[in-house]
Amino acid sequence: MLQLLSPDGTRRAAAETLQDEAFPQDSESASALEAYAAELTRERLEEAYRHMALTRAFDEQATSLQRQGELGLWAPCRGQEAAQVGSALAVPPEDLIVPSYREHAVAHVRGLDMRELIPVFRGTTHGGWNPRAHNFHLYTFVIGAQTLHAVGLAEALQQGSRPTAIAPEATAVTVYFGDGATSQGDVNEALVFAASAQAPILFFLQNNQWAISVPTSRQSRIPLARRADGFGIPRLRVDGNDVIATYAATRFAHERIQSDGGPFFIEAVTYRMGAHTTSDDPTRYRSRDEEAEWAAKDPIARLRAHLESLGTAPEFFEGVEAEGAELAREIRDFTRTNTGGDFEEIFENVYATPNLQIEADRAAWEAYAARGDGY
Ligand SMILES: Cc1ncc(C[n+]2csc(CCOP(=O)(O)OP(=O)(O)O)c2C)c(N)n1
Ligand SMILES: [Mg+2]
Repeated sequence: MLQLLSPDGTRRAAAETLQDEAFPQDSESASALEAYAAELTRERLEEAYRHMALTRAFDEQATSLQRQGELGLWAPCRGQEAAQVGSALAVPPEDLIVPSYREHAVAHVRGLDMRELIPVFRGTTHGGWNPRAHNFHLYTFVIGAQTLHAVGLAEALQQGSRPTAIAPEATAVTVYFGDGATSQGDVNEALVFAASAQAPILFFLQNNQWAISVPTSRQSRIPLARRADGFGIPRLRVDGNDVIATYAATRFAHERIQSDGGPFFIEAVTYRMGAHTTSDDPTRYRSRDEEAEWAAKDPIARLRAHLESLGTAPEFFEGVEAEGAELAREIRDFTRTNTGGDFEEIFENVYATPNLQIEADRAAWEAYAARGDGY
């Protein structure tokens, strides 16, 4: 598996790790991957660290807020920050990203105000944020469904039509999904459609080892990256706890999508360090040893060790920590006072063009609300 930063933060050569015995990959791409990795100057790696550490502070706060009864549910992304930040930094800002439901670090890279993620989990919004504002689609909780939506959007791009969800300058779509989702019909159908149409789409799989309580080993007898072979889609398997490798792989994939026109598939091997959601108790189905093994591969500690070796001063890390505490405070204050938007919002953004049924529903609602007898 491609790894450019080892768990202790030392730099490794692409040519060497692509060739590992467990999963040998084409080493012809090694020099291109090294060139993309070299784009990450120390300043850009510090930027990546900041995204990862701030998202973790945010994620910890949101988890606590659920425990305090302020959120209905939370899906933590702890442990997956490198997979998310490395990939998101490599996607051009004008390209559409279609997330699953725990891509909080991708949201941070895309520039969402992190408060915008809260109403979805507090149950005070009918959808979420404006997907057009940052080319970051709404979260999808129906496992794998977003891969089909994303392929449809990529095919629209390919055919030169511009659905309202897509920025005028977009050239490709990136869709995130999980290991469990790869067992879904939807995802397999999306891969067939994408390969058939040679649609400009990156399938970014975060293999976090678990689909709630079902381990990846039960979902597949082969590394999930090899599933792409069956669809004729080129792929890379990458250490998802290594932000440099994930960045380089995603840059590589995007260049390849541009030059060859077809889809690409990345399997980022990572770990869900927290519970599946706050409704789940992972102590029921996985061992403390396994958790300790992955804690030693923590993506943030790894990048920090690397940055320290490059000479990043302690003040930088202290600054990010203070920023994280401030973000957590903002999130706390916002969440506790967040109430629902206008009910009328439910009639908006359903259809791109005027629709008689929606207008009839709106009129019925207005007549009901005007009676003023409470609802
Ligand atoms: C169509 C559908 N089936 C089942 C579920 C229940 N469910 C929610 S999350 C999940 C597991 C998903 O695992 P994975 O794809 O690995 O994503 P992860 O949560 O690990 O990021 C399941 C089965 C669902 N939300 N949608
Ligand atoms: Mg999973």
